[in-house]
Amino acid sequence: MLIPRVACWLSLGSIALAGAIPKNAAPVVVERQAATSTRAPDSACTNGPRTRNCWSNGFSIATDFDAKAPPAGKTVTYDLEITNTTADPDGNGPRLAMLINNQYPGPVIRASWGDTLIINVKNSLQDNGTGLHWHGIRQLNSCPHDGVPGITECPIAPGKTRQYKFRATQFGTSWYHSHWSAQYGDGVLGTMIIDGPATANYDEDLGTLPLTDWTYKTAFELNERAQHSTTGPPTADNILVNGKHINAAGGGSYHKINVVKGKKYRLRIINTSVDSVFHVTMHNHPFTVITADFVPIKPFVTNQITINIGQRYDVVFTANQNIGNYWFQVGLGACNRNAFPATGRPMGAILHYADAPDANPTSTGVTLETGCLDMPSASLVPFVPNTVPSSVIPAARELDLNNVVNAAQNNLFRWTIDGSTHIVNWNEPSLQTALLGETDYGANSNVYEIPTKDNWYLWWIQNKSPIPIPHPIHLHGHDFYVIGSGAGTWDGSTTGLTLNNPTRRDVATLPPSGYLLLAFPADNPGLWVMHCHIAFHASQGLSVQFLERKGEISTSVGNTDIFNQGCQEWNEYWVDGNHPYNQTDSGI
Ligand SMILES: *[C@@H]1O[C@H](CO)[C@@H](O)[C@H](O)[C@H]1NC(C)=O
Ligand SMILES: *[C@@H]1O[C@H](CO)[C@@H](O)[C@H](O)[C@H]1NC(C)=O
Ligand SMILES: *[C@@H]1O[C@H](CO)[C@@H](O)[C@H](O)[C@H]1NC(C)=O
Ligand SMILES: *[C@@H]1O[C@H](CO)[C@@H](O)[C@H](O)[C@H]1NC(C)=O
Ligand SMILES: [Cu+2]
Repeated sequence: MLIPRVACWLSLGSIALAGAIPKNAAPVVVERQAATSTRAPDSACTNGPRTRNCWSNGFSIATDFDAKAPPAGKTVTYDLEITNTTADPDGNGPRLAMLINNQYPGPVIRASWGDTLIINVKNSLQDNGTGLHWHGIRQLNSCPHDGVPGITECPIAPGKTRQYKFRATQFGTSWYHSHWSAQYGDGVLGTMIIDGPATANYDEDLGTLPLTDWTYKTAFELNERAQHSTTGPPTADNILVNGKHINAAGGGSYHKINVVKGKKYRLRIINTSVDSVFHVTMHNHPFTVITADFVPIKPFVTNQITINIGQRYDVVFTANQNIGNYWFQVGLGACNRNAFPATGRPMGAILHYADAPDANPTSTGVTLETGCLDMPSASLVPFVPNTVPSSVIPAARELDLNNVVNAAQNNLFRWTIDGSTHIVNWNEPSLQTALLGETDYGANSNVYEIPTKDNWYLWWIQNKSPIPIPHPIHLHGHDFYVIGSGAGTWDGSTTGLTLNNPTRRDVATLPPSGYLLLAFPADNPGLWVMHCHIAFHASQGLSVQFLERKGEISTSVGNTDIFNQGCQEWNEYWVDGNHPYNQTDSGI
């Protein structure tokens, strides 16, 4: 029986524990007075096209969402089923795919700030486990619902259903995807919207726009190849915008973004790639960027955005040009390989005005940037400010990123952190070890402890690999504060670092041969993986897991029936020495 856990979701007391963390004094807009112009209290201010900074009763864009979310929201339920089928998103012909509810991308999951989500996931694959991760969701006191096989759960066995239950304590745009091996590259992903206030006004929400790379061979096949390749991961065959694109022969079709002249729109752009950085622009329509991941930022205007895997930018634009068709043009970072011919037909989608002819835009593409680093931190300024205490600097913990190639195992390629490649054990997730109070997480578990409640920790990722490529680093269970990044080796000094209201998000790019300094407070007991979001790299062991306040995990997560049942079902399916396939990668 799947027993819903109720108590801990409604307990607001536990959500207030971040109160001890040092913060900047006053948010830009005074809380409970959402609209700067009218100074109308929130209770009299409802969210609408001209008051997007309002939300409801005491909650606004100025609310410190670490400390509170609207209480007792609604419960939103979704049923998702993963099947082994085929897909043909660009007209190149069907290939094997694993889809959610037979859709690619899967259904959009939508709820409001403060709501509780209940998502029932059925694994109808014959030959694979699965597990769905809700990217960017903080999972405050709900670690067993983070969806990482071998860390926070046993995989969902074929034929079995598992319930995920968590609260939306932040708002904005995200996605969900399988965290089982290379599976999301074969189609197991969808987008997610948590409605809430915003830092700029708009008339209509156009919803999510996922961008991805696409291959004609399956991700599992390419993942195996990548693990033994001396030349890096394979080349992608195409890109997809919201699951559609034309192919090199001209078949397939572009996704259309439909607008009406004169209106202002919000568009939620997400990079759901396996291995690609994108640059996007909308011809003649500048973007006002209002979020970075799940973090509202001070709006800034730009013609182009650069978006790494797992990152999200919500933008507002006005349909104020002549009625017509315009390119939403997508280009690749120079660090990417893609077989789609770059000349002749732009990659992307079409911005289509109502009453315009149904045709491709007549303009040609513009030259896009090709860098693979994040947009400058100076542009990505959180609306609700936070200060990272300078005491984190001398206590910085270095994580050395490198790689090894084992010639004896057919050139098996592995990324390492501090000399160890990460491999999870699906039959014995580390959460189980923690709940049992045991201390042996096994070889290659890459466990790093975060012991002290509300203390800030600084992780210094230093890229020591001879392979000079960037890595989009993603953290579960937290946002991190990007206090610094750069080329070369960090010298330990504070020069050039930002402690006062630094960029806050959940994916940041580690520069090639450079460093990334990520700080966050210990305000969420659990086991949280931090990994490179290039799917091939995660498979090749580029991750660690943080064991946060181990003594408090059991109390904070409450009832573990769902977790235990999942492990029982998985262990019956994946019997030691007797399973249809072997685990050949990290498992995540
Ligand atoms: C999907 O079906 C194919 C046969 O059509 C089979 O070879 C493959 O193992 C199946 N994959 C999974 C994950 O069930
Ligand atoms: C998952 O399914 C694919 C085929 O669809 C197969 O190649 C792979 O080995 C399977 N992995 C495991 C660990 O079962
Ligand atoms: C998505 O991120 C990947 C990897 O960081 C990058 O190579 C790709 O170009 C990005 N795609 C878009 C559309 O920004
Ligand atoms: C899995 O690995 C074991 C031990 O290395 C081997 O005996 C078995 O044949 C492998 N199974 C498959 C399906 O490859
Ligand atoms: Cu990487």
